[in-house]
Amino acid sequence: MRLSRSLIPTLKEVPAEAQIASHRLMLRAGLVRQMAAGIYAWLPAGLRVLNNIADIVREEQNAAGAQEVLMPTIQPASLWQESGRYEDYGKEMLRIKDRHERDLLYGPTNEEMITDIFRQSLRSYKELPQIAYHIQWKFRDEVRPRFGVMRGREFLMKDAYSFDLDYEGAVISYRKMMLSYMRTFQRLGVKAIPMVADTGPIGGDLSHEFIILAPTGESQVFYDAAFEDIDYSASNFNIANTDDLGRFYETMTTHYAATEEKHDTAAWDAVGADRRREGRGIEVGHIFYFGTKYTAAMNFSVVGPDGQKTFPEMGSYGIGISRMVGALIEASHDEAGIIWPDSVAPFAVGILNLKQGDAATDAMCEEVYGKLQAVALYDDRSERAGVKFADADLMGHPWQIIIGPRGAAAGRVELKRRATGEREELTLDEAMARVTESLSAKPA
Ligand code: P5A
Repeated sequence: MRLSRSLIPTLKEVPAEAQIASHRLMLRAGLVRQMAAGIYAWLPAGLRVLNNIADIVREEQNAAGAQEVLMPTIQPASLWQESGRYEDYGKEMLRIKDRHERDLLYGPTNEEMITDIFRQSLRSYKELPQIAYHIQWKFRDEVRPRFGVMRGREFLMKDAYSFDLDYEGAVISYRKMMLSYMRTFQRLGVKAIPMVADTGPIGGDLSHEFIILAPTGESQVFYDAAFEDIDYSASNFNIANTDDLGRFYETMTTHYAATEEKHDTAAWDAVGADRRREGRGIEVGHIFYFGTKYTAAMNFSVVGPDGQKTFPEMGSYGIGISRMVGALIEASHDEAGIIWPDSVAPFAVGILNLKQGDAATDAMCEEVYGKLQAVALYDDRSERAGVKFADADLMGHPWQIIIGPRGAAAGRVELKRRATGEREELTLDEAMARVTESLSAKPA
């Protein structure tokens, strides 16, 4: 994209309403604009990040055997009356009446709806197990929406739901999702630690939160350094192999990890002093096993192997896609701005024209832009070089190709790596080779 013709309204001033770095930077880098409390419009650069995250989540869900569906945002109250949650959910649920005075709601989650969908179609245990997911907007009328997209009222979630014949099957689905989450977070370039958690209004017996480490995170976390060295790749754990899933789950659950609320000082003291890690964290995912809570309440049964009706066992699995945008920024920024991981950056490359109107500079910039159009933001504004440097650092492009009249005359550019600040003068071909090689490199 050409910055001169883009809706990427960067701000020099720090917005007064934003209390944390990610919120400030998301506003300043022109990623989002607030439309109402906890409700945001995603502008082009922000939407590219959101889509990049969703794509990685989608690929890893598909690789785990989950099927993508798309359920509506608006749900009938009747489904929630069946499960008993219509009253329980309280004021956090946005309730709506249509013109016929029928009760609807803007979905805060989809356990009831997916149960209804499976209930309409499945008859036999032979059709199990199944996992379905969607990536859809949710609404929760949070008492105190804050920190920008981190605690919004309208937010984008990936929510998956598993259906199994029995407990043993449900455990396998749970572990599959857990492994797929660890791979997802690794590809997003963040360290995530699974921690035993409370189940809250979703209910059930077993639950893990996924906390990514960021110095400004909301909760204090304690974990064993062993988590930092686990290889989640397919070469170590085959997600389709039950034994591998068992070995993976054991690896995850034998090491100590807890948030402040669940911290157990005796167990912590048993962890080797050199392996104890403490930090701040942000919850970006949460998974639940709740057995037949919804299938029994909503009378969804299948015929089991013994000919008897049986209620399938369920789990649900969430990732906060829009929250993840903020969380990634919390985990990776400096005083100058955002430092995007390569895998999610809105633009892999920023092209900085230091002298708009200089024929050789313009020509070289156009040549580079022509080749990298799909992944580059070309700063072709008639602004001072200093403004362009500051905005490129603010927006956080992993690579900057800096082109000025002196270099252009000699066929040379400056290549800057945002994460390290390293700058190198190279020929145009060398710089292009370096950038394209890094773009095609496999994710870490
Ligand atoms: C799991 C999937 C659930 O809703 N039902 C379907 C289960 N879990 S959860 O923990 O309540 O939410 C899952 C993830 O969604 C993100 N999230 C939010 N993001 C932004 N603003 C909010 N107000 C918000 N609430 C939840 C979190 O990342 C959470 O882990």
